Amino acid sequence: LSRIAVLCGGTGSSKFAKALASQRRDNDELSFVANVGDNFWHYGLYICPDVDILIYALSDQLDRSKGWGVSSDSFVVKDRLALESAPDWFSLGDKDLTMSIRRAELIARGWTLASITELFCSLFGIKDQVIPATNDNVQTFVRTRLGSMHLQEFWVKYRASHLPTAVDYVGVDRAIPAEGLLETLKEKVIICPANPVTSIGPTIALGRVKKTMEKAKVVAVSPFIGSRPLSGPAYSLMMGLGIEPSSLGVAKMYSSFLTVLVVDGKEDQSIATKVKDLGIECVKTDTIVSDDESGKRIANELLGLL
Ligand code: FO1
Repeated sequence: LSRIAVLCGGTGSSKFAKALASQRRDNDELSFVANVGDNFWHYGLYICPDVDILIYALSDQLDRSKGWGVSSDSFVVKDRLALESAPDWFSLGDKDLTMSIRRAELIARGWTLASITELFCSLFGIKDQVIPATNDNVQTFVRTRLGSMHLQEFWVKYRASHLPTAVDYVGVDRAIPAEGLLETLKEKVIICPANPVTSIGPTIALGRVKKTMEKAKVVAVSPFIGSRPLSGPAYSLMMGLGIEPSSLGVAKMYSSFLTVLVVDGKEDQSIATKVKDLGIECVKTDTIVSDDESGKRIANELLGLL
């Protein structure tokens, strides 16, 4: 049996996760590790976007054009709540909302995030494991001139319009990795093309995660082509933190445990040379998942690299 952990964030990772699940070989055991840093409280409910995006992607319910939420969802509850003075900058659809209502109920009864996620996976017929990185509360805050704000406010409410100066994973020092997480990271790890600061950062900041991966074969897909990220606020966040917003910057962030960095075929040749100078193998290939076919191709290539 070959145990493979797949570190995921949100939108950018979901297509990869789906493609990897579809190409899993008989003796592969896949564990998708969901980022928890973008979890936040909204309408008094605990919203876990990256966990939910993974569940929707793996059970073919994801709104693929947006990359989050349930396909063909409606927004009756959100619009009604707005009339009742609730904030309406975060578009939680009606079907999407039910997951958070059910989760709130189970949390109140003492269930962990991991056990709730396991329940949803079994209800939606997901064969692979989905593990939230931790059951503890870790939330990503971005420091700006306006003060420190939750990542969802920084990104969704203010559309990354405030210059970030630092990022804090609030609660990470006290948090412990979810049960079984470190075990899954011991052999083979794939890191999806995700924002290294906000999607992968909170997971690898958990105690012993990096140390465990040092001994594993770790293949990461760069979320950048040149200085352009696939999606999301990676450019402004990395600039704000003084990290080069590029595949090379990603390689440096992961350098203590990374074996192979996969970069897009359109990436400049000099990047590959600089990545290799860090002692990291660099593979160039087409990394854009535009349809099922391209997803399958890259998934097979990644599984072949492990
Ligand atoms: N992203 C947006 O840009 N606007 C939204 O209104 C929005 C709503 C939303 C609802 C549920 C959910 O699971 C994700 C949602 N996202 C939305 C995406 C989310 O803010 C981030 O893209 C992920 O957290 C990034 O990992």
